[in-house]
Amino acid sequence: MSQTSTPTDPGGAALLVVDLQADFLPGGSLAVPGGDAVLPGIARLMESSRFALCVATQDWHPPDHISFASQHPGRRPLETLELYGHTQVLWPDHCVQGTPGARLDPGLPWERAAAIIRKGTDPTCDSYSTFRNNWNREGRRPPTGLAGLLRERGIGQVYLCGLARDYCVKWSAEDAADAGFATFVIWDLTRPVDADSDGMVREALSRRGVVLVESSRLA
Ligand code: VGL
Ligand code: ZN
Repeated sequence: MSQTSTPTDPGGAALLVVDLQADFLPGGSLAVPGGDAVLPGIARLMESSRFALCVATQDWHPPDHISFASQHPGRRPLETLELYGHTQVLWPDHCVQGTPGARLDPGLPWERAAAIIRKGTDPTCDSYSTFRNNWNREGRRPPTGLAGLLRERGIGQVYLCGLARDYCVKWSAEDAADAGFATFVIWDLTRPVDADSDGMVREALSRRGVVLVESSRLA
């Protein structure tokens, strides 16, 4: 039997800490501009008692991952191609399983995370969201099981922070909302790959009912 949240029982709140890995931070192969600026605020939230549960995500690709430009002769990073009927951005090699670039930032208190969800492990399709893969060749988006984990832990609200605002945070927030969680993006604790993406991201999230919040309002 599934547990449903009611207005009088909003469920517990979970903090979802997205992809704080060396390759997305300054010096990494897919460094998000200013990405390290989110670290102190995220450390404070992870250490606070504000959230009933903290879950982390880790981009975790095999070396021959289809999202890597290196797998497409003649193509360069940030070019796009059509894959299974959807646009796929080609990325520099990043977050390869077991490499230093895939490591979670050692300055964050990972001992606070109840679970670490690894994603992007299927060589044939990308996975921005930590709830489901991007579309595979069958046109499906297989779930990771995170929604079930959160529901079984009594979570009704999901607060997201981390990298990157316009990819993994955005896609994860959209899927959290679609899965029925009250969903919040802690805007100042995210940074985008594309500096011009903020309007598009705000619009897409508000269309899904995702609420943008500032960390200063969460203390
Ligand atoms: C991400 C691009 C490729 C992210 C992951 O964490 O936002 N972006 N893989
Ligand atoms: Zn990736």
